[in-house]
Amino acid sequence: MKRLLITGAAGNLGTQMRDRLKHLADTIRLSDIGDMGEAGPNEEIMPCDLGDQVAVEKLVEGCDGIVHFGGKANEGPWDVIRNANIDGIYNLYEACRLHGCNRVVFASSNHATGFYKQSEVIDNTVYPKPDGLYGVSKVFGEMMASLYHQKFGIETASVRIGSCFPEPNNHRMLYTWLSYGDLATMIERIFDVPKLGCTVIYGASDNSQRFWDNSKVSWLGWTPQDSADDYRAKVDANSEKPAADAPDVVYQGGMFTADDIHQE
Ligand code: NAI
Ligand code: 15L
Repeated sequence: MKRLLITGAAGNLGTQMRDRLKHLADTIRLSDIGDMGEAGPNEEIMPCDLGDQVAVEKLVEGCDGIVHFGGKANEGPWDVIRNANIDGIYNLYEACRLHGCNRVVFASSNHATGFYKQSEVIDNTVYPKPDGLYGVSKVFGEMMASLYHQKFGIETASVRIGSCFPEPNNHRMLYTWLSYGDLATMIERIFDVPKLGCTVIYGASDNSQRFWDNSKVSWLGWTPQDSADDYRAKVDANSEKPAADAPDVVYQGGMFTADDIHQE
């Protein structure tokens, strides 16, 4: 690619992927409302609020691909979620349509399907069961991806990321953990495949405990290399096992399922 846009570049995943993805394009354009530091070689910094349609249109101009990490990344008040994740994703796809940007990695979330039980194994085609307003906003994003694919041919991988952190630090994460390295190779595959279409994929490493089945997207050729199993003893030693009826053990979305609707 000539230019790859990474939104949410000041956040956890944006910071981690900034270096890991730099070989994918001549120029990496980084955007956020937070501090992204100085531009490195072959980087350009363009601060932008995703809720600002005019600014997002300018942001996407000249980009061949987007890794869309930007947005409200957990439960919160509706006006915040609406601005970043609802208006924000509409603005992003409209800008893609106007400027011919044809491939997007959308950081969706396991909270799009958080009300499935941990005792169920689900694949990437199940009907969503969001576990909060945040989860609903991710389902909305996936539907925008579908609409813009059907009407305009824009290709998207909506990655329902599990828990992407340095290492798993509780028992639920033994199922949901995704390593930074495995996320990076997944994004590489998403930009490598000649035809992507519009697809959903779960983002979890090669954990032996799992409730997500990616077999319908095996054509992507992504093989995670890391496993939460390597941290099991540490998790057992450092965190108490929740009771059998605790949301963190019953539902795939864990504690998000027990969260209230946030008023502010
Ligand atoms: P984060 O909160 O560290 O990063 C999100 C970034 O988006 C922040 O830097 C924030 O300033 C920016 N942002 C928020 N509102 C914005 C707005 N209105 N305009 C422009 N930028 C805005 O979250 P993290 O962990 O890096 O996650 C990245 C993406 O991946 C998020 O969309 C999140 O929903 C998704 N995800 C992450 C998971 C994880 O385990 N890290 C799990 C599931 C989904
Ligand atoms: C998410 O969607 C959040 O962005 C992240 O911070 C974690 O809470 C993750 O889900 C999770 O389910 O562990």
